[in-house]
Amino acid sequence: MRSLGAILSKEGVPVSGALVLTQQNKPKGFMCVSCAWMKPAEPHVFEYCENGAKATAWEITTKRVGPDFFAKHTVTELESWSDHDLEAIGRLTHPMRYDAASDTYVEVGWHEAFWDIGQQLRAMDPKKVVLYASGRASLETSYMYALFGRMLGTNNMPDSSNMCHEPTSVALPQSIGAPKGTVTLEDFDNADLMIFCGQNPGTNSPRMLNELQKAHKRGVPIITFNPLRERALERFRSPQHVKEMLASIDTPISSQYHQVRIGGDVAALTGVCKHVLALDDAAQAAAGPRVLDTGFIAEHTHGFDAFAEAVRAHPWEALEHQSGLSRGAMEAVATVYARSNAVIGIYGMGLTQHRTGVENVQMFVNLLLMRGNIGKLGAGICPVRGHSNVQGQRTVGITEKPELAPLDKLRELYGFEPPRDKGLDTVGACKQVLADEVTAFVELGGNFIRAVPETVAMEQHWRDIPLTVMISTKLNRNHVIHGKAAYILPCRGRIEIDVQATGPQVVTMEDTSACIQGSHGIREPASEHLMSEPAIVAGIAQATLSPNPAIPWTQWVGDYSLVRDAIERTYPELFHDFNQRVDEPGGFHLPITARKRDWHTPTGRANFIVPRSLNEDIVVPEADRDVLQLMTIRSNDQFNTTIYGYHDRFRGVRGTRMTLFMHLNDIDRLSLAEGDIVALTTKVDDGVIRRVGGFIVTPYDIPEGCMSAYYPEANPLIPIWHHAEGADTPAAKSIPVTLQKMDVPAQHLAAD
Ligand SMILES: Nc1nc2c(c(=O)[nH]1)N[C@H]1C(S)=C(S)[C@@H](COP(=O)(O)OP(=O)(O)OC[C@H]3O[C@@H](n4cnc5c(=O)[nH]c(N)nc54)[C@H](O)[C@@H]3O)O[C@H]1N2
Ligand SMILES: Nc1nc2c(c(=O)[nH]1)N[C@H]1C(S)=C(S)[C@@H](COP(=O)(O)OP(=O)(O)OC[C@H]3O[C@@H](n4cnc5c(=O)[nH]c(N)nc54)[C@H](O)[C@@H]3O)O[C@H]1N2
Ligand SMILES: [Mo]
Repeated sequence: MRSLGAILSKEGVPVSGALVLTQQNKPKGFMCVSCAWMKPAEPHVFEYCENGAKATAWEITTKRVGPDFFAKHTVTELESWSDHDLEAIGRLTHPMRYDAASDTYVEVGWHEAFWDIGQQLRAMDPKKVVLYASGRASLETSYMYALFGRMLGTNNMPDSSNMCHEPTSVALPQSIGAPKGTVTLEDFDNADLMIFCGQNPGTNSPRMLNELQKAHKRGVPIITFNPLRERALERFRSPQHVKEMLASIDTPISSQYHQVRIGGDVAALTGVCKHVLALDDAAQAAAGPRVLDTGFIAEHTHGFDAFAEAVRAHPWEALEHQSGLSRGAMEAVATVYARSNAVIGIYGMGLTQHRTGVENVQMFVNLLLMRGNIGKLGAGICPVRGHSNVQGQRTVGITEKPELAPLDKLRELYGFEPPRDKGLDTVGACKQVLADEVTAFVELGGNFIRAVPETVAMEQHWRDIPLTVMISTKLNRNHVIHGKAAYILPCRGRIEIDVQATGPQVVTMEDTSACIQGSHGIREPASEHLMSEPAIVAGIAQATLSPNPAIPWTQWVGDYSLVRDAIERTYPELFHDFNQRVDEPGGFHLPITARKRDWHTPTGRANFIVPRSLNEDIVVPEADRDVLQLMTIRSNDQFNTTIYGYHDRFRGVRGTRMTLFMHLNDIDRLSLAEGDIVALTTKVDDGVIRRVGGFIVTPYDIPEGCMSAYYPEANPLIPIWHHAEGADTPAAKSIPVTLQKMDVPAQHLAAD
């Protein structure tokens, strides 16, 4: 509450702003703009968390950035501003165009902006145009944006998911025939074991802690695999229970906490599976009840024998070495797993952002399949999605993969020939930017240049893009690193009332459990000059495309329920009666076939998939003890590239984001000391020097050989080719680096 009070007053939001929060995540209220965690049908009075409240305050701030501001600051000057300072100056209010003569952004009329953007886009090869989407825009906006892209003639639609849960979208269809998680809140109430791999709910999906606390009170064990000891996975005190807060009653969360080495999950999970097999062998020998769910395996799965053979073949020494865990630790997990009947596997970026991201996810599913833990009450796989509508954007067509888009349906409904070739994903788009092959880059939200790897080269080449267009709420680095012609198109946020021709509009989004809910804006917009996201997308589309009577862009903007009708016509099985169901309390769930044990895989069954090796991250050579693995993670005071402040309360960090968490033994071995300032250099052999200085050596409870720094500060260290195989998600969690001590005068250390 103290943290929340501080941010509300910093944003100039009076008590009425706090009242806004009481409508957060409520039926007929607005859906949080922060994470994608599920929202219950019967919400708490305060159905929000510290970080959701921060995100709200950040959007409803009373601070404004208008033409006067831009007149006073050249873009070159703004380049030296920090991520925090750029966003903290407030909400963008006017459409702006870059003026090279004065090196400033100057005001432009909406009509002129659309006309000019349209004229430029029309003259370009559509295969060189990229339409990026960060995961926040509604289903309505996203559907229109994807349709615009396909009518323009491109599938170049990278999204933030490409940097996030793409390994999930690739792994799960192969394993269980569905691209999404299989659990709902009901499963959380019925599970008897939860296993966490690489997800940090305390910071990134704090409302989930209520589920964990309830589970703990029911005696449900929670097992965590994480290199760091994350505070909220150890113990929790619910701010929604006043008594607990006042009496300082903590609930312990994890019953087992395994500090796996970065990238060691395949080995750790293989060890667990190996012991499950051993327990089953023992049960058979004693003629007791089987540990494996043999009925499920026989009826519903494929590939078990090959999987079991591969698992048995790995010697314990190799599993211990690669995972950094003892055999006893892996056996302890297996023992609890073997006696649990409904198990949920929960994971986040700690599994996906690796070169082995796809295999990490599949190995987690393998473990669940051994005891039939998919498609029954209280069990399932739970990828925790990031942005509040990132999952939904994919559902309604934002994807570079033509096979995932309803192309035939679009042709039938709108009478045009959609492009059939594969478009660019995030890594593909970066490579084309680096090759100077992109002529226009449009961003529907987000801060692409700051979120992607290879920052230094990307920024250099970005400046050569002929046209960049940012549809945004706040100023960020991607506005100041811009193309030759550059536009800022400021939009209303989701919390704001969106009045169109037929009155105030509702928008919808999909949460991590494939549940669709409506969101009603409740605040006056930050400026009368703002347009809504659907109106901006329609404005650009109308200025670019020749008219198509089947797509009434203007009517759609006047009444978003017509866009929902169009979504329903495009996806009748998913979105039948869409408009009637928008305000159902608790929302409505899209069908996930695997929940019903209906397996849409080539084998018609759930597949056990054997990982190719125990560890395919760039393995640090044994002899080269100077190379450490770096993971880049989030602090409690940020939402992705949005930096609210310089503290990371749960990890005890104050006043800086340049913390480098290290094991004490590594600090000693490399002749460093706490507080030393070091530079990090990426240790790969591709001829490019990637180095970031200014990190503060900080002893922490993390395995030897592993280190942690914050994203996005460390992004310049990630090579563009260092990504998940088969899914292209940058391997932001395992970057091989060396350290160099820097001599920095003490006064340079002050931050905040
Ligand atoms: N407040 C807030 N909420 C957010 C966000 C935010 O920035 N701030 N971002 C949103 C977005 S887009 C996303 S994708 C999610 C991200 O939420 P998370 O998935 O929790 O992402 P990270 O903070 O990157 O941290 C991942 C966790 O994985 C652990 N980890 C790293 N490497 C490994 C490994 O090799 N193995 C294992 N087992 N663990 C590992 C780290 O220690 C860390 O605890 O949160 C969403 N919600
Ligand atoms: N090293 C490293 N890199 C990473 C990650 C990591 O863990 N480590 N994580 C990756 C992940 S999981 C993700 S999802 C990406 C995130 O990448 P992005 O989604 O591109 O980045 P964000 O920081 O979420 O975008 C913030 C900006 O969105 C705009 N914005 C906010 N609200 C709205 C709105 O309502 N509408 C519109 N139009 N704009 C809005 C604001 O201008 C704000 O500055 O980063 C990835 N990059
Ligand atoms: Mo994400």
